[in-house]
Amino acid sequence: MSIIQWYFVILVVVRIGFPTAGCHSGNELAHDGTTQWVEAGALRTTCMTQATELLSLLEGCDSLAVVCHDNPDPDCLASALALETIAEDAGVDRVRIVYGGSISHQQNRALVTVLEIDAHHLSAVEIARFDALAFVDHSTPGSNTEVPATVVPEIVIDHHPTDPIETQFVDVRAGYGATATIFVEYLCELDLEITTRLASALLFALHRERLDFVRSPTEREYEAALKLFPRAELSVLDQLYGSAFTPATLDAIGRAITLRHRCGSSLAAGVGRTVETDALPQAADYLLNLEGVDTVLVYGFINDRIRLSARSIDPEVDVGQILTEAYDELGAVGGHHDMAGGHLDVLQFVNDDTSTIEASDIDDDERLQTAVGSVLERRFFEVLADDDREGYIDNS
Ligand SMILES: [Mn+2]
Repeated sequence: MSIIQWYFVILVVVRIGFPTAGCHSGNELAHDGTTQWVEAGALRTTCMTQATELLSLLEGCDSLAVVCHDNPDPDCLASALALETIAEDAGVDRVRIVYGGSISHQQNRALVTVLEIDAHHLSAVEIARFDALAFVDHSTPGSNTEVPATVVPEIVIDHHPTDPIETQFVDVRAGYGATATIFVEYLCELDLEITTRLASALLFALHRERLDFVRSPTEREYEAALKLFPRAELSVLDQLYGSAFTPATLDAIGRAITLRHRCGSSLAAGVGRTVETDALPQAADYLLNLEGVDTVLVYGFINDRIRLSARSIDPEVDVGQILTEAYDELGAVGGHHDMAGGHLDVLQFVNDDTSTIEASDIDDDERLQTAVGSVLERRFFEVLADDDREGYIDNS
């Protein structure tokens, strides 16, 4: 080779570099061949995965608020804990985990207490004082979060299907069963230590989100669980599962059982007025065990809102879509084909000209349940209705 040819060979090697050990495309979303500056000032090209991209973004932050969606579940809380670990590794000085709504599910409260998750209510934290905001397990400003819709997070990591989001770092993997799965892949790709505490939280999240009910887990949830299993403390999971119901949750589930209405293989039930948001999905899960039932809606009245939680094990039913069709114009609803939820404004039912519901009904718990409940249930059953589904059967 001539000197000039050698020169080009050297130039190419310097520009492209050799493949590195961490340069594996662990997921279909990985970026390849992105050029970055490294400490020594030398130009090196690495295969930059989402994980390394996230790490390098965090390296430029002094403080980070990790925002959990309202009424966070284990998938959200464990993901927040994982992001805190990654941020600490990136040298972020101050990381705060924040959430809206309340942590009312007894297992979720136990998760926070037993694993000492330092989560703060949004009302007690000035998020504007942080360099960066990260949304985990939710993505859209103004939806499913008390953070005002005008605030756009710098980082979004989620598995719920959503419209495209414009911001610095977005990793939304709608094909995944849990946000925790994405974080297990990040932690492995970044070769970070997964402590017993973190492994226990993430494994509990995978179980609660997907594995326990064989609720459409993907292969990735099982792979992630396998990585966590040797590191997790199973007695902690046992403790979390064994945590006790509050009396309010038990009352709400009791009311859902009593007030259930069935239409073919679908069931709808109101829990009346409650303070326990998390009682609704628990009641929905429980009612799904009823013989011959494959789709369930549970609703309850919390302050001026109607909270909804729906489940379906019928592969033909997309319950997220059903809620959207039935209630979209009345509030914020959505979700997956097998799990969905949302909230509606009670006043929408009063302001509607065709409605028989009076403003005074809102203060009457019984009337609220009967009048608003019947409208909610009728809409739900109408959207679900098809030729195969039978008539309205009470308390079957
Ligand atoms: Mn999730």
